[in-house]
Amino acid sequence: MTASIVCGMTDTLPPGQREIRDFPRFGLTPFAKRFPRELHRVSLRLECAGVEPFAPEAELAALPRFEITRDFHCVTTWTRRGLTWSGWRFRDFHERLVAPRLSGTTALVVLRGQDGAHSSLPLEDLLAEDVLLADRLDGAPLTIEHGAPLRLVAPAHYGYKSVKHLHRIEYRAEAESYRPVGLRFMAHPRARVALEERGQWIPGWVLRRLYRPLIAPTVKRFRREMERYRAADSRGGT
Ligand SMILES: Nc1nc2c(c(=O)[nH]1)N[C@H]1C(S)=C(S)[C@@H](COP(=O)(O)O)O[C@H]1N2
Ligand SMILES: [Mo]
Repeated sequence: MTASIVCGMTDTLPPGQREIRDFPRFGLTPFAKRFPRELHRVSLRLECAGVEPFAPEAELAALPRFEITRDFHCVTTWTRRGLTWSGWRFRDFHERLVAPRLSGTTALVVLRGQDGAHSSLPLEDLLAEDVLLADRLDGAPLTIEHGAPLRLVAPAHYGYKSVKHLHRIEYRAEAESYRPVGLRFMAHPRARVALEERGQWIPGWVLRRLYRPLIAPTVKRFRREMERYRAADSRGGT
């Protein structure tokens, strides 16, 4: 299944995307040298207005598991095809664990990683059937590179929405209260790949050209910091 998707050259990619063969550790450069503290145990805190913050790990683990195979699209234009993720549907998490406790409306859900990275999506987008809280990739537990111990996977949206090392989820009543990472133009509230919503105000086809030259140096930077981290780790600390 995975192999046939990777080899399926007749499948067209979304606008402005190009296939790459490997799957690099990637992100905004400030996060290249930040690593999660908790790698093996899912630790999640849920915050909603009017609800006592709670840790839903045990309840999450009891939800039905789900698997998807999807292409992964970074806003800088690389696409890695046919990744198989498994975990729990955000929709099940929401409907079974959050909705019964929730009062009032939700304008926005903020997702935060242990490295300080964060993103937001409208709740409706997170309820799509292929949005997962994933703890496995291609049949193995998530590696540090790809978001251990838990990450969001929202394949219809650019990669910056799929927060790695997820440890906090906030339901917010007002969208204005959220300040995205990076520069304002870089963060589209929805970032749908099919509509090329790469950022705000600047058209997607312009951002393609700005971003594409950043891929190679970013991949290198993230790889170098990963090697440093592993070297320090094998010496027993930093
Ligand atoms: N916590 C965290 N999540 C993150 C990032 C990050 O730097 N830190 N980078 C984002 C970006 S821009 C992309 S393209 C994907 C890359 O996922 P990967 O590193 O598994 O390839 O993760 C996204 N989620
Ligand atoms: Mo990205």
